Amino acid sequence: MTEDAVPTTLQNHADAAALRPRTQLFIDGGFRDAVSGRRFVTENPATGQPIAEIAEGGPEDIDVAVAVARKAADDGRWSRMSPADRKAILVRWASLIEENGREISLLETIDSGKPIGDTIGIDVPETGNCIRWHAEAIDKLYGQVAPSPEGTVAMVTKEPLGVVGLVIPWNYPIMMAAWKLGPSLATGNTVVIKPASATALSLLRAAELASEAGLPDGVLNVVTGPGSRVGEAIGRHMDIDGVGFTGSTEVGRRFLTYAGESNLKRVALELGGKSPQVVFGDYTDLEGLAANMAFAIFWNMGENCSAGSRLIVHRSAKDRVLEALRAELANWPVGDPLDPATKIGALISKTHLEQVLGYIDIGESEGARVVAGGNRILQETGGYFVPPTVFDNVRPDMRIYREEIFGPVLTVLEFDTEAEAVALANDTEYGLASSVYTNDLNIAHRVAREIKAGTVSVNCYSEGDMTVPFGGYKMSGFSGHDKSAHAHDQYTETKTTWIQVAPRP
Ligand code: TAP
Repeated sequence: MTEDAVPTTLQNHADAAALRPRTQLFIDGGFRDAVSGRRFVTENPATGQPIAEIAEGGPEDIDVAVAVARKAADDGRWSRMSPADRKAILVRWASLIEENGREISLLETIDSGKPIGDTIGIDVPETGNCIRWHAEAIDKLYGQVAPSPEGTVAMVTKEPLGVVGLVIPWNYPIMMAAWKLGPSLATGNTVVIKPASATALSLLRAAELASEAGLPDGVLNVVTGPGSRVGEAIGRHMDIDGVGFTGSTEVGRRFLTYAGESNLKRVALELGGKSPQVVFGDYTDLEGLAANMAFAIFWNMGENCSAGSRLIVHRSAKDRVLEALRAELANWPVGDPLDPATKIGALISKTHLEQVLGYIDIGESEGARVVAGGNRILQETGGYFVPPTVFDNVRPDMRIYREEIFGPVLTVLEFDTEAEAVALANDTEYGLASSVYTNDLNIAHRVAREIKAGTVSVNCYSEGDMTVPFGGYKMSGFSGHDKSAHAHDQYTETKTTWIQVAPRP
């Protein structure tokens, strides 16, 4: 095999079988069992078979981890280290993640069902990129000197919150962790982070690499265990100063309650979505459109908060757009996530598979028509596979059009006028992402301005790169953004220092 050759499916299976996942809590720079000694099983969604048993933390482990993180916050071993040194450590961490990218991507793929092509090609590089981006900002962001009256000096500076709790979903396990660890560590906080129970392996390995990079003990602590106990303990902890959460809107709401009933900690939420893809009749690049549309909804098996799950297409263009999409589906093979050719792997769990299939049943019973996919496949593997599924004849009152399915299911609706398209796009309780396709610059600007979503992409599907913020309007988010320097706000307090300068005697 030459150095650049893509490993074969066989090689991926052999290497995956040889992995030795870290399975304990990572606290104070080392691995340890949960206080209770309990463990839970993590399985491979592509086979339904167990991979490993992981330490099942509880509130008592959160107490230990928070005490360690508090000590590290108070003694300033991280926040008061010189910015250049903090930058160097995080940059080294990003490099170590990239150097160990093959191992991390294999762990991610067997734990989450995501295709290896995505984990090695997107998730791991984006993780390194994100941590490096925020690290590089550490010694480049300045405070402010206010225009205060003569005889005074007024500074406005940012300070770390102190101890930050992070709770992470299973759909982009290592990448979502990086979106929160990058800015929270770069701004000088210490962290207690809980990965989703289904997908803890990649983060545990990354935490070990952080120590290797020189991150002081106690600055990054990982506690695995169920959301109902570990997640809630983070949300309610009196000594955690702020929480960053990505996941369902339902659980996100709870973090507001936890904070309200405990210490009013800062809460930033990145939640669900039901994002529109609006296609106007004048758009001519059908092949490009189909590729973008498919990526928007089928990437990551549709397990994506910003998935473009509602296609809103001009009546005059619907048939040709659907035809182009059908042709594009040939580029989306479903199968073994360790096969480098696979574009759609397994859904995360049996429960989630049943939820997605349940929505497909609901769609059919509500009168929508399946024009592609629509059933479980590859059952003989023991894995949870659903092919790209497209529903035509959809009405805006249908549940499949309104509720987040979090699977590879696209709903298609027609419009006649621009105003109608905007109304349909905004007819949702969510507002995370959106796409508009048109050759007319005026339509593009008008519609982009009128859509109520945190991200509008024009003639593409994109969340943008690390330089732009990502967050949701309406019930897609609360008080904060991931990515870019905007992400620093939710992990910092703003301090005014007002100094009286005595006149020369
Ligand atoms: P959630 O239940 O929201 O899980 C996200 C994180 O919150 C996980 O770490 C989870 O821990 C934790 N958690 C669960 N219950 C909690 C509680 N009562 N208090 C504190 N933390 C808690 O999402 P899910 O179960 O993974 O998926 C459910 C649905 O959420 C999906 O079908 C999808 O619609 C949506 N979802 C959205 C996103 C994004 S990015 N918007 C991501 C994932 C899921 P455990 O893993 O231990 O349960």
